[in-house]
Amino acid sequence: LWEKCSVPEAIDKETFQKSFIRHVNTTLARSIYNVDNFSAYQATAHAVRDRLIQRWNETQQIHTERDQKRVYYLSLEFLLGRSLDNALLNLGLKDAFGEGVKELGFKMEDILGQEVDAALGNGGLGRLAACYMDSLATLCYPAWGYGVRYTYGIFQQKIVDGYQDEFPDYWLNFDNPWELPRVDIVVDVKFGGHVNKITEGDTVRHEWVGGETVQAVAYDVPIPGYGVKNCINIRLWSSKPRRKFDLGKFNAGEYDQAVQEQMKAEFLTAVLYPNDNHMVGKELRLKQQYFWVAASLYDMWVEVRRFKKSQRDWNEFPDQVAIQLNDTHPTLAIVELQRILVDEERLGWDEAWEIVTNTFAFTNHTVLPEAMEKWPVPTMSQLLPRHIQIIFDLNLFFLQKVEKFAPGDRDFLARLSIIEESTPQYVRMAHLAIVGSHRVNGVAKLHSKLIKETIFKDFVRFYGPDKFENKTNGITPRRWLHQANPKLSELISETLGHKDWLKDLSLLKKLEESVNDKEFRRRWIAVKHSNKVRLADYIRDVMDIDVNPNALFDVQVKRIHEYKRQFMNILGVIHHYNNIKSMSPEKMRNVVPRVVIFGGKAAPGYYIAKLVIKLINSVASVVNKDTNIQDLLKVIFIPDYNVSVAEIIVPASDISQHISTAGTEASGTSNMKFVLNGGLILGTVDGANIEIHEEIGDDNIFMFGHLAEQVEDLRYAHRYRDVTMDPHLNAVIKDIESGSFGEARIFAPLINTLTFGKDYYLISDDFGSYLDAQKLVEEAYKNEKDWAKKSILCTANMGKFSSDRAIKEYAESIWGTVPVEV
Ligand code: 26V
Repeated sequence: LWEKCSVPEAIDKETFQKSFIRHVNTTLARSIYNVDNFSAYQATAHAVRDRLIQRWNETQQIHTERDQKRVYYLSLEFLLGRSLDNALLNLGLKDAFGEGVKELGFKMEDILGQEVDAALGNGGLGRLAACYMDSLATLCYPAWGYGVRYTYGIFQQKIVDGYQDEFPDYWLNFDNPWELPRVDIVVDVKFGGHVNKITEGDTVRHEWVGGETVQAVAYDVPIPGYGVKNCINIRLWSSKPRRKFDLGKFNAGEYDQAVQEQMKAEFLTAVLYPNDNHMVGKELRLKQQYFWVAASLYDMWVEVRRFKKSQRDWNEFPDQVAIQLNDTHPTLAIVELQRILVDEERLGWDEAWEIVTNTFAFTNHTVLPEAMEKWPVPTMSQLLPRHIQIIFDLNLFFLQKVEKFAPGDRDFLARLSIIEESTPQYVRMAHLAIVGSHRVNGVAKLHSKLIKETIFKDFVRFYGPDKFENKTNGITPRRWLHQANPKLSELISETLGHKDWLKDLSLLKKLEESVNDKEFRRRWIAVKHSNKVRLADYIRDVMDIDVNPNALFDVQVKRIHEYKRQFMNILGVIHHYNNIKSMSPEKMRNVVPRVVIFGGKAAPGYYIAKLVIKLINSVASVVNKDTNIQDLLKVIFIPDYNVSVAEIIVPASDISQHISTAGTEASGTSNMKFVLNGGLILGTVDGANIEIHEEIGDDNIFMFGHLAEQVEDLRYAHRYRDVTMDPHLNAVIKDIESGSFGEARIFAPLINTLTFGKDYYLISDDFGSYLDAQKLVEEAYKNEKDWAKKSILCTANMGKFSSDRAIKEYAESIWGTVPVEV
């Protein structure tokens, strides 16, 4: 009976319509006369979800049967965005379902527009995790993601009087069809308490007792592969109290205290910390980290016990399990596994440590000093008394080895130590992650080189270079071309005669052969134009501003941060504006009309970044209403930049800016998205820009600015010598200070970063070459034919930057996992 009833549902139009109507009637409890776009979205989502669950089940079954090595990707952030369109495309249902909803009186586009983003991440790091899950599913690796189910994702940004204002992102307000609550999968996680030392003969063991317990409840998010049956899982943990409320207190009339414990426990996973590339030492954040790590390891343990039953030796554990640490946020997992093996499984310390280090691998995503995670020892001792003991023991044994390696070199010892010897002491999470992993990797060639030469230099000396690798980031072409840019995807498939490129992006290379085909170029340009119209419509809808889709669209969208230099961009805009204003009407005719588009969130506590937003909006309000410049320039700050907004912006860009101070942007991944969509880039010699340049060639990219190896000297010069400022920059600053863009005093702290702040991000050093590069962009854009060729060659040469390539590299050289196809 079971087999008879569990036949997978067909994916044709009629079956879909039946399923849609059934969900309207039963899941939503509505009549078919009472279905708005949102209900239609819900019904469609549930119809898709049914099919996802079937695949999910089959995949998990196969993985259990085959018993191959698994990889667990631990990430505090998964920036998934919307799921419906992605699931329809990956499952191959879009056409049938699109027809189906049309006949029912809906437009697929309207339905898709109803979904709210799953915004459980800040920026690049979280979106990378999402792209990697897509590739793991598509390539059929037995993989799981583990994360946190935040009640509030990254805040919503509104612009009020030019300033950023933050609002809570209550994304779970309505039912979320993309998660499966597993109310039966509950893990107790403990905090606080104390450690008993128990001596049994000549062995000593430790017992962690007392403290408070919070429960972790599992919510599973199915991630379907493209063009395969495989569907993998991200398990997100949500906190809840062990007891609902204190009946004793309730009966004693202390009603507010009766629910306090409950509220405190639920608060643990309430909110995503909104900092990107900046460490904040909040105790709640550390609690989140341990909560998530402990629940995830316990969950893996269920698998491990299955492993133990099969009577294999413990030291085979790393042959069964690989755990990838997405930055240092899950580093406590290293300590937790050592604790389980030693305290609970009673393995010897060294044997346990061998297993631990062979299991973990660590990815570093930043070299910025302010982003390095470190936690005060007193805080950790209080929350995790046994873990801090283990950390000190690990450090002791580690430093003994270091001492043997470099006898008497106390500075070397102090630099390598997991503990920073300040008052109070701190635990350096990156050091712990390196010591506890068998591999450490950076995320682009330059970044991986820099970590070996700077922040992890001493570790390279101690371990030798082989422990350190590069894994250049990648993006999924399914979401970032096929889904976001359907017209270009269609043109490419038609030209190549297949869709295989979606699973092997290097096949795009063949597009090069069409670069001299005039008709192909015409269609290529037409697609770009229609994407620009789509963005112009969006800008009109949300901002009530008209922009000209024939203008050059010049885009910078990413988190607002000083190192990313949105400030330099807007200073350049002011320069350009003043330039146009000084022109005669004849000269103006030579200027390419330009729409400069910004987007991105600033961390709520990041004062300078928020001032940059204010400056951009102040410049916009002056420029956009200046009728003397004949619409040659518009400045737009698109509010609330997120994944689904990116899907509209990326395909519409002519030129995008990736202009971080050399050596500061670990990789960048939006650069890859823009180029894949035939947008050119203007960039510094930094992060993945360098490798994109290598792949697409000199003629198709605009690079400028000082090199990473010059940065130290330049900063030194700013600190100790009188540096004369670039004259163009000087003029722009004078203009701001004269009040051209509103009250000058507002912007004084921002301008001070260039003067009193010693221009740490070297804007004055790069400003001249930046303006020169912008001039080259403008000249190149005037030649439509050549620009189209560049655009095509960009897309054609982006094969390397598929997340499929990246994941294969991880699987082959770090995890040792092989695909298992359903
Ligand atoms: C994240 C967080 C999250 C909230 C609390 C405090 C905190 C502190 C540090 C970090 C690390 C963020 C590092 C990061 O996002 N790096 C970005 O990673 C991308 C994917 O590898 C890469 O493309 C970007 O260049 C890099 O900035």
